[in-house]
Amino acid sequence: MSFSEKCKNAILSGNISLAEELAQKVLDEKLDVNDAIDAFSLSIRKAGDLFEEGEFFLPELMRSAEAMKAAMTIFEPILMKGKEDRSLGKVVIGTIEGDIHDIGKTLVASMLGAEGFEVHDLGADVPISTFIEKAIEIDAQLICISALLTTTMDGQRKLIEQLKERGLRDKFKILIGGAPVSKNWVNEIGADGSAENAVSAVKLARKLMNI
Ligand code: B12
Repeated sequence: MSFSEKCKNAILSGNISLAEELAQKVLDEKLDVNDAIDAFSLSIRKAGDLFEEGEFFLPELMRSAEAMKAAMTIFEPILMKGKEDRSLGKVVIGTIEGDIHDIGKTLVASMLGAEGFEVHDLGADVPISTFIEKAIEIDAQLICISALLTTTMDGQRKLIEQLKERGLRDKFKILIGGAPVSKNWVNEIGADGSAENAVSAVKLARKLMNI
């Protein structure tokens, strides 16, 4: 069985210890962490598809998510390692209010941190005002807003609107992301960009900061 198939089995069966074992194997055998994250990400999305098709119910989706998080926790120190001694800029990141999905957001935060950004991760279900106050407080250059639900992505628009109302829009670059986010949505709400995964998010963050 290939590594991706093993990941899929671990995530779809919600087997936390197997997911951890596979992630640890990647580190022990010095395999490519990004490839492994891709394999796990495909697997958790498959769990989402099964949920949508009615094959999975919420408890099963939750168990799959627990297994996914357990694997990502093992990768976190590796993702954070390296370049933390320099700061490319200050970033505020979080998942917007009403939305508890945090796996993708945490990956983006870890990779931005590894790249050398100073990352302030506000967690999930974060009120719009908290994003704005934190960004002002730390004098951030970049605000990253994650939303995984079609119902919560409107929070990304509202956050930008509130910045405009307060005359603060030009003070920050704004990156948005999450599965339902499209280029059209970026244009519609006037964000500075979006990225489909953590690696592209880092590239785009660098570009926006002219690094
Ligand atoms: C895992 C999961 C859960 C877990 C979340 C656990 C956790 N701690 O995060 C649990 C089981 C708790 C859950 C709950 C729910 N979920 Co859910 N969930 C998922 C699932 C299967 C995977 C999400 C995920 O972790 N993907 C893996 C990561 C690595 O990918 P990612 O999140 O997309 O992130 C990447 C990119 O998007 C990007 N990115 C992400 N954020 C950002 C931010 C920036 C700034 C940038 C640049 C890039 C970026 O980079 C990331 C890394 O590569 C998705 C299915 C899917 N296709 O997305 C459904 C999904 C999002 N969930 C869904 C639903 C409906 C729910 C519930 C409402 C279910 C319910 N009835 O209660 C609740 C939501 C409760 C709430 N208020 O938030 C629907 C949403 C449908 C819709 N159109 O809105 C989906 C699409 C499933 C489906 N197909 O029906 N869920």
